Amino acid sequence: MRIDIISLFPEMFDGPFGHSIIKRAREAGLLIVNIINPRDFAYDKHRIVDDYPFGGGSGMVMKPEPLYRAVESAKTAVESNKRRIILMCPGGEVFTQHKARELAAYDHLILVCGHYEGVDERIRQYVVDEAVSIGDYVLTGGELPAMVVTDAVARMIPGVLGASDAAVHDSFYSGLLEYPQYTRPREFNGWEVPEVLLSGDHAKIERWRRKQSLKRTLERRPDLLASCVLSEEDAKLLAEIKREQSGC
Ligand code: 4GY
Repeated sequence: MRIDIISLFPEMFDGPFGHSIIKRAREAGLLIVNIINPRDFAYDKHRIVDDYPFGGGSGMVMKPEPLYRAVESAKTAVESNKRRIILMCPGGEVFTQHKARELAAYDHLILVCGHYEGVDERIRQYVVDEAVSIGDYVLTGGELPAMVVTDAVARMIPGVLGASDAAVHDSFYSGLLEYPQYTRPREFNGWEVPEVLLSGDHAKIERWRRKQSLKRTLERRPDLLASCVLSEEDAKLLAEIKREQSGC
């Protein structure tokens, strides 16, 4: 998978993509991340990338030509029709794990980061395939959203998470919150690790973890519970949880 990011601030990406799992994925050639500065495609003397809005008003708008040329240059990097051009924008479709998985099926993503008051509408209309939002708030630019999308999509690429690949590919997919994790020491500050995890009884541990996931989801994100597929065993565990909560 290749991800080209169109941004006026390429240095912003050095940190997040230069560490840990994303760094390893890049080194392994599983992921190519490339940043393109639209300023390099502004051909006037001052390499201007923004201008005043037609019709008046405050702030600046990103000019279409440098953005268009930057996207066109990105397109030449991959010979594939499995490509998606995405504008990072609060007005877009809200980004979810489902969307991350969907985008991970492409060979090439081009993420366009807006700045100032936004990009010329013709870019949205004629150049990008869709707009994606990472949430209902307004940031100063599309860079952080592009990092979020890249990170979430990257970990969906087979091989990127290594040994824990499989777990992830079926886990959030249950649509439930994660069960609690513990490591050594068994006791710290008098705080104990749940006994069941030390029992060596794997079936019992699985059941306990599933119940914890269900309990957490019920308590913290009941909206998620409503839209996930539960087994008969899950229904039993949920009934157990509700019984315990009611104090019976
Ligand atoms: N939220 N999700 C977001 C954002 C910044 C003005 C257009 C978001 O995706 N992008 O807040 N982007 C704005 C800033 C220009 C982009």
